[in-house]
Amino acid sequence: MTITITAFERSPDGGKGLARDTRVRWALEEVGQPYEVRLVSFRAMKEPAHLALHPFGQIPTYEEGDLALFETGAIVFHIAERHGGLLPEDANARARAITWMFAAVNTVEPAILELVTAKIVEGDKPWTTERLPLVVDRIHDRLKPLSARLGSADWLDGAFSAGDLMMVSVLLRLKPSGLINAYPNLAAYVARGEARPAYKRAFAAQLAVNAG
Ligand code: GTB
Repeated sequence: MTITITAFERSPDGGKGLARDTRVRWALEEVGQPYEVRLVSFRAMKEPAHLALHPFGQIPTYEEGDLALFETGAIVFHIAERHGGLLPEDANARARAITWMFAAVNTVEPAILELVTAKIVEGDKPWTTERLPLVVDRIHDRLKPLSARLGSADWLDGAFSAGDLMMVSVLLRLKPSGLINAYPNLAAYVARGEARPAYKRAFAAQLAVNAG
């Protein structure tokens, strides 16, 4: 059955891979599933045809036969459940990998998104200079324990899993700020993710759409 995802017609990041279709592309590349991409404009995202797929009018979405999904956590989980390679066979290890997926989107990503909001969306507000250090502190509140837990390991819990795919994807959003560089093991963890052939294919695919 053909898998179709949606992505920005043109990502505001010009192909840096920061839009969330990259993590879905990466998961599909990791499990070796071919996929098609339907590009949508900002206007089309808010029109009925797209809202039927994504109630909040966002990308990415995922369609496979009569299944339509939104939310990258749910999409990557679905891909990992359906195809081998992203979740361990052992039940407890599998549950821990899923826990890391939730930790990425629920505990780490919100703090990072606050920085994007504070700098880009609300950067012109008079209180931004006072607010920014608080936002940065809250990111360190997440990165410090994450760095401590990762230690000298390559991945968060044994072999690379969907938990790492989600966590690296979330941390990548910090790259422009340089905040991750205060944690050499996290910076190396992100680099390991980016070095995976599946990530490289996903990155190249989104770049082909967004560059230039
Ligand atoms: N929780 C949802 C998920 O994980 O799927 C969030 C989906 C989401 O935020 N989608 C964004 C979107 O469609 C694109 S990824 N925004 C349009 C809208 O809400 O109208 C967020 C994003 C956008 C741009 C960059 N960038 O240019 O660097 C990075 C990330």
